[in-house]
Amino acid sequence: MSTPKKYTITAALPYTNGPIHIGHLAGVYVPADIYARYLRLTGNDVAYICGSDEHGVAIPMRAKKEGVSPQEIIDKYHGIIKKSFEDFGISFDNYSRTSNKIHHETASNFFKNLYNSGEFVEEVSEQLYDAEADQFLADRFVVGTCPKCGNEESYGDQCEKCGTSHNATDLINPKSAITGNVPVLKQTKHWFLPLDKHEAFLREWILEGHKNDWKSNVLGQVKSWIDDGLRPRAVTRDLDWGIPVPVEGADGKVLYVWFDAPIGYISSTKEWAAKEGKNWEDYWKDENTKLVHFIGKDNIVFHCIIFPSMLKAHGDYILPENVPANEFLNLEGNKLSTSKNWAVWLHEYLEEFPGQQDVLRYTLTANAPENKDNDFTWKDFQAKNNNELVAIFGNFINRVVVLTNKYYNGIVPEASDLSEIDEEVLEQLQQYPEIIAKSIERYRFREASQELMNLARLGNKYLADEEPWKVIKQDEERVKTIMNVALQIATGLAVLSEPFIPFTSNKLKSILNIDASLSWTDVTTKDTLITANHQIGKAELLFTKIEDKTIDVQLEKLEATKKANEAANKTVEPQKDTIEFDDFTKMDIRIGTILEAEKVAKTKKLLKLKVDVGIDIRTIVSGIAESFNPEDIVGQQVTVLCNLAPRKIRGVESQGMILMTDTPDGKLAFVEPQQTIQNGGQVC
Ligand code: B3M
Ligand code: ZN
Repeated sequence: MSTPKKYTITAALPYTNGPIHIGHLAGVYVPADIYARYLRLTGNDVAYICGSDEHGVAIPMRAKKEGVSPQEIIDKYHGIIKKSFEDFGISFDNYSRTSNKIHHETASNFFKNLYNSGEFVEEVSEQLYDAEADQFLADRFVVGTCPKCGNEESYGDQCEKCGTSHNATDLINPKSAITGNVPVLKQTKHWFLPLDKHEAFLREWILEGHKNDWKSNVLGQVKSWIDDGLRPRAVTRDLDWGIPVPVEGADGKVLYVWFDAPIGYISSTKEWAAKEGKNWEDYWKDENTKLVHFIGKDNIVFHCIIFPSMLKAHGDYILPENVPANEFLNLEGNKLSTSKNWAVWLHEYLEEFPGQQDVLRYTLTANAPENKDNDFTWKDFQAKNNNELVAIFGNFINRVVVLTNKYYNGIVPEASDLSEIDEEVLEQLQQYPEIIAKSIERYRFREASQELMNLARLGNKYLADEEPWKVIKQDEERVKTIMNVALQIATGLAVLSEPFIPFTSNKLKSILNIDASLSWTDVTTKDTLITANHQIGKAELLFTKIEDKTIDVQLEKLEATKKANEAANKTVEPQKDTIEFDDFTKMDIRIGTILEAEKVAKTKKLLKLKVDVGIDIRTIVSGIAESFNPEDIVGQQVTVLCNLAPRKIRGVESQGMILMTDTPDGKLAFVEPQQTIQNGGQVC
């Protein structure tokens, strides 16, 4: 473990254009939190900084969609996001927001500093313009084909698919996201950051200087970006939402959100330092401070090329020590999507899994998309909980605490002579802080979480092998030693689990009745973590088994979302071939009433119905079981095609067909008469 230092850890500022989901946690906030908590536990001076990103086109677009003002949007989602982070134990030292005055001042001064030093290229150029909307089109206001990868849904400033960042005029076949119109070109003045001027420095600093310690997915993107040739990037926009450009001749223009947002890390640090009586410059201008940016891969270019160029041009800031960007997390095989509601929203997760934040933290860490996109599945979530957290970690702790209470009323017994196994297990315990630290310090949090689970496995195996519940019958002294050793491991887990599953760590510390004074390195250096005659508390389950039906509810929710998306995107079926009136008159369509309904055995979709169609009471098999419970549709009036040739469906003869239609949420609906009609009433 490294000697204590000062660290500034930043986590990408989430846009306040919607709630946050598991992809945000997995990609950025849980890894950053593990890192920050670990560094604090190992005695470092840490500023873990974040805040809401409240400018940019995404905000007014969401405001328009929700029919409210941009201010209402940022206030709403800043609150939701901030609470989600608190609920999940994301231990920021400060969570600010870029609408704060301190940020406007900091970003404006930063811009003026570069402006006054002649860093910017001031240029009047032709930019995309939507005449109907009377709006210049930049960033998410325009969509087109990415010139680099061909993605047809690339934004004006960035392609989320390949990560590249470009000017809106680089897009192929651009379309206004406001009106759908093809934009025209119109002259306007902007200030450009000459990235090309910083190419040599970026090559040297990153591709040479960090080629051995930055992640390959990050180096790969940066190299490809530099090799493609860096060009000046506009850092101002013709928008009315954002930080006004603080120089003459810039009326109606604001700072580009990706110019101001990273400066949000600095203003949030300033805000925090002022509250804490610290000097913010110690965290941004001291060469001994380590700056680490936690982001998703779509933010690499801004954190490795643009922001460092800004910091370098400003001249007195430190540069990031590392930018361990994660790849993307998918959900049940599909890309997480706010607009398609294809997500597990954090506030909804907590409604359905109250108090189980750590299960999600652990699962997202154990499956984090650290080097490639990865998939979150509810089945795997259940497996991680049941097979690891419950069956290994929780089971070990429960046995230790139950037996200590059963044999010694919760008093930690004195160990006598240690066996070879005891010595070996205690020695392994003392190695775990270093083992886990090594993975954390290389930003391998998946690996680190598995090493933590290996420590729990060690404890579980030790108890299973030593069988104190059997030995107690013939050698009480031996059991005192076994339980003392097991309690040392349990205490080690309480300390070392804190970065990963902080709620569980706290609960375990209170069960063991130990305070937070034990440090990470104590687990290595101290021979005794919990002393004999110490009173522990009563057993409480740390984790509970998640049943299949709980997972099924989540899967059904996603299925409904999928259907709703399909329905929403459903194009209207083209009209069928023309028929003659005689063709229609051949159909005998009547109004009927469902008298009985039951599921057809061994099928998911079929109901067997008894329907009174006025002519008679007949059996009809209908594929509506996924939309209706049988008991809910008895008495329902329906429209029935009566003279359809009878046919056997799953062994049941069906005499006719109930006419149905699709609902917007992807289910089925009856075609029913406007008022109660006598059974047999003809439809014509
Ligand atoms: N809000 C993009 C994002 O949420 C942006 C991050 C800013 S970090 C300075 O992906
Ligand atoms: Zn692309």
